[in-house]
Amino acid sequence: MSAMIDTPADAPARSNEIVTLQAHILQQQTRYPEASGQFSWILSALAISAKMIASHVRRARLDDVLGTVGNQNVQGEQQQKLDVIANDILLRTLGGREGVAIVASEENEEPVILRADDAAERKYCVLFDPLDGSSNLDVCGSVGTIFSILRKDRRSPQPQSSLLQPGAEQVAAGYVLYGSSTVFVLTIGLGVDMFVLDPAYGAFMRVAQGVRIPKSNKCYSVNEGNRLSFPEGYQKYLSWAQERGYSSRYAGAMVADVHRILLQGGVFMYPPTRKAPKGKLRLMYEANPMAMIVEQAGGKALSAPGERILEVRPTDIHQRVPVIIGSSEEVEHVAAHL
Ligand code: AHM
Ligand code: MG
Repeated sequence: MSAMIDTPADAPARSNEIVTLQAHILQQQTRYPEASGQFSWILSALAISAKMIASHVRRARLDDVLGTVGNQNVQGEQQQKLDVIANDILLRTLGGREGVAIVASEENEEPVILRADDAAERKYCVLFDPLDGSSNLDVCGSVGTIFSILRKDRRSPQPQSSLLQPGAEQVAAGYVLYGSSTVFVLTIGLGVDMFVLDPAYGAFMRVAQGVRIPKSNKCYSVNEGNRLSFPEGYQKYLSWAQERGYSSRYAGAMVADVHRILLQGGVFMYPPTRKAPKGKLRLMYEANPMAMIVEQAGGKALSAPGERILEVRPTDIHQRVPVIIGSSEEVEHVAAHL
């Protein structure tokens, strides 16, 4: 395995090369001779968290962690809900990494400030949705973890406001899909790379570099049960697409839906509804990281016609935003109807 780590950063990728996520991170780090390594350690914390969460996801029914907090597992032990377990894993792995100043999770009302004493040395903020689409677990469906890394804004007096940066400022973003295999998709702003967990070795193996999303594919992904409460433009788009023979695919977990679109093309939407007038998805934990991945792969991510998700100025850490994300041509077809 050491031969992989010795690979020069700019060497052309050979098709038979075996590169783990860990080796990939070290390769990327060599591009930045001034790097302290803090950023690489954060990515490695996310990788170990992903393996731990994947293992819990596989055992969810056996451990009886699907319902509400306070369930008992098959051994009669009290268990936490799986999203609480996933949240704890991420907080504990990231909490041990020197470079992390602030952690913000969809599960916690307030961001967690790590070691405020010498916070100046800690350069990064990590935001995550620990287990997106967790209701899918009850039926053995796919779920995911989404993460976003920002540089700490030293000018901000309050930790909370240090986090309120537009998605365009993200230094890295990614997701982990716990599906029929466990897939780790990462961008550090140099394209999108994909890794699959090899259960035999316990390592994420690189399976694709520079992933490009197809420009078009006649497929949309939206909760069509809400159709009558969407703004009129979305309803018109759906009629337009159906007249042209589009397919509909909806997993009910954004990570699974966006992953399919990243590989096969199409458009994922979560429009405003009467119940959720600003849409359901969270800007900082879901929309921004997915938008960075999709744009880095050559796709588009809008909150409204002409408005990039990555340019939305956040005012609240938990704010919601409408999402239209996917193949560039398919996103434009939706926008043209709004
Ligand atoms: P969650 O973070 O509470 O799991 O909610 C987010 C999920 C997304 O993964 C998915 O796209 C969406 O909610 C599905 O919502 P709906 O059931 O309204 O279609
Ligand atoms: Mg979520």
